[in-house]
Amino acid sequence: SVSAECVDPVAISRLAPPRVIPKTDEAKSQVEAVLEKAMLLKNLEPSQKKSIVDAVEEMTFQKDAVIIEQGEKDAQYFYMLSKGACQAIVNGVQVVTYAPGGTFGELALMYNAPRAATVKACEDCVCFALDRSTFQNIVIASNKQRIQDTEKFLAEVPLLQSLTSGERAQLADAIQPSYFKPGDVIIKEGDVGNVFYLLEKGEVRASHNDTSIKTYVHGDYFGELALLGDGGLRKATCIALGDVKVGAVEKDAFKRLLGPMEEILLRNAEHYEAVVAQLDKSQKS
Ligand code: 1OR
Repeated sequence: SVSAECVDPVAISRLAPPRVIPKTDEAKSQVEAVLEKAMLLKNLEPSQKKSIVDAVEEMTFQKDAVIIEQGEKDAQYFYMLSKGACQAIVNGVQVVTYAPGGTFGELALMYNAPRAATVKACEDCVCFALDRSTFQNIVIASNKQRIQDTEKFLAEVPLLQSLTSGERAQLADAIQPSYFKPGDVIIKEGDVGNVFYLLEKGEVRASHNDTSIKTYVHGDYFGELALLGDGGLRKATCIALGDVKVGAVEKDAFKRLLGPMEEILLRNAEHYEAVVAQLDKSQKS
């Protein structure tokens, strides 16, 4: 979760002018490649990504170098690994290994806390280090904004009316925004399903054996069937009719946060299965 409460982005932006560290086009595209992979960064606006590309500083570390030391105060940087591998160690125990695209060092900056782990280079590494104020200004502020926007949207979803606002906040934190263009296939019949979708903007058409079954609009959900019970294959294809924005929930988060709603989902699904069965029957005859 990146919904830290301790940062006032407005106050910070008044203090810090945008940081620009000159770099080659090659270095810029290396940063961009990491930005596309990193969970925490890939959903940022293009202009925010550009500010990060400008602000980061390339740092190289030799094998066994300590990049972050557990307990260290006044943390200054958030790191994105571009080349090599490193590992996080907590109280002498190795807990995570990072490959290129991996990021670390966010906790101390988010919570103004001492470093929670040591991070060490397992081989020669190239990192892009983002300074504290740019990180707080862009990454924390935008994740907070994203969560607020998502909570507002979730409050409008009929299915979720029975959730408490705390449960909605947890869901907002677990949802990843995802965008589709007209004609994009969001779900393909027969695929293994691992994601549940809430439709925030645009319309989506569900079809079975090339016959359209239903059009989803703002506040509707789809993709639940393959995740219910023991899971299974996608029973319909869902295609974006226009520019579409969905909130995507991974299977684990779906089970954890929407498990209590399984009964409502199954009841709604019975109706749907009846429509599909009817279709199959009429197509056979
Ligand atoms: P930081 O700013 O505290 C150390 O600097 C970084 O190591 C930390 O941010 C995280 O990015 C990263 N607990 C704490 N920090 C971790 C952990 C971790 N894993 C990676 N870091 N774990 C809990 C171990 C009891 C492991 C979680 C899988």
